[in-house]
Amino acid sequence: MSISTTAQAIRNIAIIAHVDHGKTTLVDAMLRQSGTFRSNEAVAERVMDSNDLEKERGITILAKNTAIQYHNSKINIVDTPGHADFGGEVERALKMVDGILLLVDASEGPLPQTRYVLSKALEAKLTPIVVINKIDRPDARVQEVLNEVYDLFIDLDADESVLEFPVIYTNGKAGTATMDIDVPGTDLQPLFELIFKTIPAATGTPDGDLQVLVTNLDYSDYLGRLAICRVFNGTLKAGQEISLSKIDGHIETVKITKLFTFHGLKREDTTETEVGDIIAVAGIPGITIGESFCALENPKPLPLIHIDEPTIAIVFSVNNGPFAGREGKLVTSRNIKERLERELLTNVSIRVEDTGTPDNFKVLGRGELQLSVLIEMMRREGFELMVSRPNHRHQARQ
Ligand SMILES: Nc1nc2c(ncn2[C@@H]2O[C@H](COP(=O)(O)OP(=O)(O)OP(=O)(O)O)[C@@H](O)[C@H]2O)c(=O)[nH]1
Ligand SMILES: [Mg+2]
Repeated sequence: MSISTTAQAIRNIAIIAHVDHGKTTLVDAMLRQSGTFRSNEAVAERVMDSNDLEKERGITILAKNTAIQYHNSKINIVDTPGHADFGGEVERALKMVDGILLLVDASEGPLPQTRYVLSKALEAKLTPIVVINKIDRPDARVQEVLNEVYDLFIDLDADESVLEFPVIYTNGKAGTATMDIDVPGTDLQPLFELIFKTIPAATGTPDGDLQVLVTNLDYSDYLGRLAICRVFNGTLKAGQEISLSKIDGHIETVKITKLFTFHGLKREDTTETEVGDIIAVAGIPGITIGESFCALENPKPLPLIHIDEPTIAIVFSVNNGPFAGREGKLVTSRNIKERLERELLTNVSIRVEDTGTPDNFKVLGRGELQLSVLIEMMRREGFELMVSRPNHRHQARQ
């Protein structure tokens, strides 16, 4: 059995950067220029920032997948959040991909989150492409920023071969890229070509032992919990009975009822996966990140994915003050408990602990922004609750 590249030579990449350096805007332009949308289709700006809070705040909160077709090949792209509170999303996204676009703002240069995400990508031995973005900014200082990027790689002890990373210059807003800063770009073709040239095609053995890793979760009102997975080896088929290796080490037999592949922003039904592809599986209750689908006989689970421990805690309580019930309809302890349980289905970076009193729930997360997003969502959905001040020194239970 030989290791083969996939029939359509899939490339899997994540786009990573400090907050606001232009990741989602560049993915937008890539989607538009790859003919993903119909010519008359009205598409919102930064279409990947699809939930209400993402749209309003102009930030990405959840890592999301999209796929574009380029000639006969497919590029799966994971757009990641740049805000430090959502760093766990980035770490997990990196498990799905073979390469990264490290985006750096041509004026701001590398910032703390650039360093964090690059260090994770280097640890995972992913192939980098450096993208100097926002070259249209009047205060752009392209050469200096590029030097700072080299310094950052050196500081992070990157191997010499990694230091030969290619560099491309983009204006994500206009959708242009150029390999030569002195020659203005006209479209993103040079970026697509560079991805194909630089990022290794996904490999694996289509007829080998099944190994499919759950790297992210999503939720659909119709389908319930969705497991987003990378197919490392073998072929997963709709209707098939297979093993699911759980994070606690035990193995369950499950049946695959619904299987999807990504196409643009859509999930498309499929009967059979391609090796190397990023796919979604519906209909498996309780499935979570880090678990893997394996063969029924002699299952070979993939290594578990580590998820960062929470760093802050906020207590959510029932509003039992004199003005209770004025702001929201969903006010009881049971309402809040059910809502938090629903959140835990897809949001793996928060935890909820009992406090011993039924009206209080201790919610643990990675940062104030992350928990404030949850509180804001709950208020909009009609919940009324009181929240404590965040406790930063919280030591998470092991
Ligand atoms: N001038 C200029 N502005 C840009 C360019 N690319 C993105 N922007 C702007 O930069 C801001 C941030 O863009 P986003 O695409 O949301 O940045 P992001 O990296 O996805 O942000 P997070 O996901 O929250 O980390 C927006 O106002 C964009 O319009 C560019 O090439 N040139
Ligand atoms: Mg974004």
